[in-house]
Amino acid sequence: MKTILYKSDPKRGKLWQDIFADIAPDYRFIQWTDLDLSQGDPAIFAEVDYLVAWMPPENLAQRFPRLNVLFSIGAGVDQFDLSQLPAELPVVRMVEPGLTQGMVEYVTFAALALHRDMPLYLKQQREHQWKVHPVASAAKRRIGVMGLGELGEATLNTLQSFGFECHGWSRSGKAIAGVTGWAGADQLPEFLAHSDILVCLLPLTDETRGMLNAALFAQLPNGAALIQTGRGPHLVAADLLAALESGQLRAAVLDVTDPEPLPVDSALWEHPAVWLTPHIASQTQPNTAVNALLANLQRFETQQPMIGEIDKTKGY
Ligand code: NDP
Ligand code: OXD
Repeated sequence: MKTILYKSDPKRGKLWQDIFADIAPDYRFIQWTDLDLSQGDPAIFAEVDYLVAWMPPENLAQRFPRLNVLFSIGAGVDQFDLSQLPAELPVVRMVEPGLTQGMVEYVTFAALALHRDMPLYLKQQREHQWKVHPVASAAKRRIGVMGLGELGEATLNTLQSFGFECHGWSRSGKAIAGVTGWAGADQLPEFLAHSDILVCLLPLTDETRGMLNAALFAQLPNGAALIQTGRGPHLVAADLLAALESGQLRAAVLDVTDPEPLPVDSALWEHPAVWLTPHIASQTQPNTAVNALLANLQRFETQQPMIGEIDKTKGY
């Protein structure tokens, strides 16, 4: 029997445990929070084959001598210190339809709200102002998505169905039917010039940290809007506030901040053109995630490549 150790939110872990008991009883599924760690590492650590975690425990190689794969509970792996993990240990990010659907919903909600000027109308409502602004058609609105992975591609496919002019940018470029594709640093300025609404769906790496900054905002069309669903440290918050102040940007929907939770005295809370949510754009859904994990376990156990295995040299 193979043993899976789960180390993340215990309430959601209980759901995972119940689903495993129901559909995959051949796996032993253990929750970190059910273990007694008061006397040091329990003997069961020596039997752990797979770890599913948001933050993995330290010293994996010494404490889990049988560990075969580290699975991230989320799509991102930036919470892992990859340099501290055993070099040969495969690391797999979460790719599962529930997580993808959640992101598609959130970005669609935010894109439609920005397209239809909702931050402005909400401000007007607060000021008891009845004032009409021109309504642009979706065909005249250009949406640019940074990051064309699992989430970026699915999001673009849905945004297209509203008739938006869709653009996508990534490191290596990706052909997506109906989307104008841009690749690499050379094409970033052209991509930005075509993004009335910019969506960040990049992983956080040394290359992408701080990328949403004044220099980038200056390359967007005047009055552009931002949807930030990547990671908080992508964004230089002071540069965003300055761009909102100058009118270079008209609004921003931020699901992620740096740090999280956002400090109570941050100027972002009160800004009328900023909408904030507490990192809820999407969440791994236990039902669909267990199926995705099981499919990957089967792949691993039959020596096939797993879906979502990261390239540690790239950091995603
Ligand atoms: P993927 O790994 O599938 O895709 C990453 C994409 O980013 C690829 O297209 C990649 O390009 C591109 N990319 C990476 N580095 C660069 C770079 N330096 N320059 C240009 N493009 C780059 O990731 P997912 O789509 O699954 O997830 C994306 C991110 O979304 C996660 O890492 C996480 O940060 C965020 N997220 C946020 C959530 C939330 O609730 N707010 C929930 C889930 C995820 P290439 O293909 O060329 O390598
Ligand atoms: C993720 C997240 O990476 O929830 O899945 O942010």
